[in-house]
Amino acid sequence: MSNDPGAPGKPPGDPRREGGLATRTRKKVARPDRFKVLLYNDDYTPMEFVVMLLEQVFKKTPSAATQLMLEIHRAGHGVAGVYVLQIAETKVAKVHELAEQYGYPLRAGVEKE
Ligand code: TYC
Repeated sequence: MSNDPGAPGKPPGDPRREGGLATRTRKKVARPDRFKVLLYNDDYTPMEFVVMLLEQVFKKTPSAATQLMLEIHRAGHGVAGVYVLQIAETKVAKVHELAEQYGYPLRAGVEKE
């Protein structure tokens, strides 16, 4: 066999040991950027609908969803969750889809953390 993985001897080219010195013992792990999903207040979307959405789309408990909804109502906007970009964009699309389905003007957006 010409490529026997079990063959004894020095393993080929470990980049950490090139030059004879181990300079790094762990590979650097790329941490994906994270994005806030913001929910914006408006005058027409019912409070119960926002609470339902925070529970179902953002997996908040009923009490956390109610608190956050009231905070958005008071401050004008709030962070519904933090995710990698693809998930954040999917959440925003879900919010807009549900809001449109029910005829409410609720808006959401994504902002880099
Ligand atoms: N301001 C809305 C009302 O009084 C409630 C509301 C809260 C709407 C949060 C949107 O993101 C929102 N019915």
